[in-house]
Amino acid sequence: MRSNKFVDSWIREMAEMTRPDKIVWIDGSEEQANALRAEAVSTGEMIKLNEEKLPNCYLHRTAINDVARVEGRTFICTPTKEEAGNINNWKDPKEMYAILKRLYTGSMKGKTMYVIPYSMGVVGSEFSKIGIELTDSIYVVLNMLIMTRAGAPVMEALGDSPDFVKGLHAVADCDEENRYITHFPQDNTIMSVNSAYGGNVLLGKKCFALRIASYLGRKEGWMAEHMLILGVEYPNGDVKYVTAAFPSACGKTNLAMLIPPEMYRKKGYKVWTVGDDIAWLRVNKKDGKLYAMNPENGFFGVAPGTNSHSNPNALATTMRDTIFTNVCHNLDDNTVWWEGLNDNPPTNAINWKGEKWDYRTYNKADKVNTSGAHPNSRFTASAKNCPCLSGEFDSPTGVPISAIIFGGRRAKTAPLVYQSFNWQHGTFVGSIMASETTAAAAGAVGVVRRDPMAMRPFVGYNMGDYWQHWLDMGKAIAHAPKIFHVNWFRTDDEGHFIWPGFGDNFRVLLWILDRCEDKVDAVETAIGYVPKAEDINIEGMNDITVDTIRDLLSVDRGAWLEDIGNIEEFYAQVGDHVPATLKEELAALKARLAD
Ligand code: OXD
Ligand code: MN
Repeated sequence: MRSNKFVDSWIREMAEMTRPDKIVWIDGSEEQANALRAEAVSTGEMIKLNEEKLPNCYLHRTAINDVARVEGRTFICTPTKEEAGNINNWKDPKEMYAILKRLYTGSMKGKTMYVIPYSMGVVGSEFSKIGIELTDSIYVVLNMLIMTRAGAPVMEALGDSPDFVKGLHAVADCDEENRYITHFPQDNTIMSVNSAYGGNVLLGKKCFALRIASYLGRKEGWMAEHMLILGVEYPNGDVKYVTAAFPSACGKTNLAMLIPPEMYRKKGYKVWTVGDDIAWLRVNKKDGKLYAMNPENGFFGVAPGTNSHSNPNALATTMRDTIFTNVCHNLDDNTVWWEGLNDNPPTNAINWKGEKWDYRTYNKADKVNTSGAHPNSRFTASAKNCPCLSGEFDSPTGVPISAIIFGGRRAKTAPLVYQSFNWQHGTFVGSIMASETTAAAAGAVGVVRRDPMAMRPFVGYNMGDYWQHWLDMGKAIAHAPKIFHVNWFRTDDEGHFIWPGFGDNFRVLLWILDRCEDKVDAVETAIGYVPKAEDINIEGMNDITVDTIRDLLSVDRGAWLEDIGNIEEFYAQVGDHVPATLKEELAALKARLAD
């Protein structure tokens, strides 16, 4: 493999600290991946699943205390606290490096350090970025081989350049108290220790492609966003692309892989998936449009709830070459199961903790302890196996975006869909995005968590400056996408969802795209443009009438005015860096609501 003196000297430095027994470079070959799979199976780190039913699939269990991203232990380490802002945890870089040095020292003794050269985006594209992850976990290596383009070609693309993101990961003792997921944007460096759970250790994903990349994007004039990318194909063959940002647990992977209702399929409509989680957005100088590319190469999706109704495409994607993490193991046929897959829980099974599991003990109020699969159990699946993968997936420049969609989970406030007045107002709409906890999830109903642009845990610098960057980008895009907000989760007085969601969300996507082409009118309201009820096509829907749509589109001024107080508190928390323009947008919304 081609060497690079900057990479070599950094590896030497990291190896002197962590003291691995040996260092192995990941070349991306199938032979090496096979050998690593065999080794992981021999040590019990992974279980090989039924080769006939789930070819090349494996099951892995993380430690019981290590099953999710840890926002409380995730740090942005910039020279000043102000750069990281009030929403991020901050530590002085020198202080953090000292803490980490203590934890890393000797942590790889008796182990192998794997060197993973990887590219976020197609190898060699001018829009891609290169990272090197050092890790002592085979599980991480095998996941990175699915989630990124990794191996020898990346070192060729890097050539003699010093321009790569350094990532060091050590499982160490997997000690919660000393778990750190740290980012040093000025040093292009990520350091993660005492975890082996995906979101904390697959450093190309949230750490690089969102936190470090958002910092780089601001510096270099582009955007790294927590967004899916999908294409809607019309019967005449035209494809229009949208990106969409939703907080966790709002169905992002499902929307990315949506199957249109039958009546649309018969006419020739299709949806193509470009990405399900992250979008890198750049202005194309030739046509002045915003283009989106997915820097990842696979899907790290939540398993529970994935089934042949909610997401048949995701299910099909996981049928081969997949690593399942913390799902339930069906011993009868050596396959996997999770809550919501079907109504046939296995009777001879091992739960996510590795214990014998009796499905009859399942209690919805205590899912973590009684379910077969952990609520945050995952599949790591290759994009190439997705039946609806876009032909543009490997495009080095990405796809032109017509609309940006923000979404949240709101019982009453947000209508099914509305359009912002312009980019500046759309940035405001993104900045006030929020989700409410549901009774099923948390007991306390309606607790609002503000999650601007679904980036609350992922902005690598000050949230106020990030909003300013959005405003600046709007000025740099000659033909900017229109910005919308959707809410699939409005409930009736009994707390039932009114809108069926899933494939029927396609109907809303079509209205959005019609608006982008000026093909349909809208009603101007205090919050933005709302569809005329009869413009959402309900043909073929069972329980939905035009009156239901009218209800779903109504703007409840009382609820909005109440929400304003919560937004003001959040803006105060973000602090001095909130752009004046957004404060003006907030004041203008308040005035329009009071009118
Ligand atoms: C997330 C994820 O937590 O994609 O957002 O895993
Ligand atoms: Mn995500």
